[in-house]
Amino acid sequence: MMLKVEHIGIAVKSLQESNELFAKLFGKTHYKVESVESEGVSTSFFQMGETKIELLEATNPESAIAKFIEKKGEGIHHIAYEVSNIYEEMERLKNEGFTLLNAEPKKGADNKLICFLHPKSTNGVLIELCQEIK
Ligand code: CMX
Repeated sequence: MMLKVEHIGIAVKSLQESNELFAKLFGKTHYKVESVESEGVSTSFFQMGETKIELLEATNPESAIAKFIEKKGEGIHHIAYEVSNIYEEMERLKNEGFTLLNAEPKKGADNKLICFLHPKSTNGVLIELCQEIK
């Protein structure tokens, strides 16, 4: 079951500059910075009520974030939904005809198991499923 929008991911060129920009915008600072080597990203998180804003900077030119910025520029990169059981939700969405970008959940930032859906199967929006690792 999908529970809520867990976070919105925003691709940025400079995490440091965007941390300052968003801190001014929100009137508070990020609560963590975390690198996810396997995804080629450095991230920071701002808590906004029940939802978070994740800023993502590429750490190598092959990173999905580097390619995204090269093609589209900085901006909203993905919407992440918290799910109660990521294995069940992946199975359900696969059976509904959505294209899963990974066959098994993988470890993402902020202590989460994650899975992405291809934007071509979701009206051009990159969707992430995430479930907290307990
Ligand atoms: N949102 C919407 N559309 C996107 C997109 C995004 N974030 N990223 C790429 N696209 C579009 C491309 O522009 C392209 O569109 P057109 O065919 O109209 O030109 C289309 O998707 C497919 O592009 P592609 O060439 O097949 O694939 P890419 O190499 O651009 O990769 C994607 C796209 C989504 C498959 C890849 O970025 C991916 O696997 N993403 C999941 C992993 C990820 O994003 N990791 C970084 C975040 C990690 C984290 O949150 O911790």
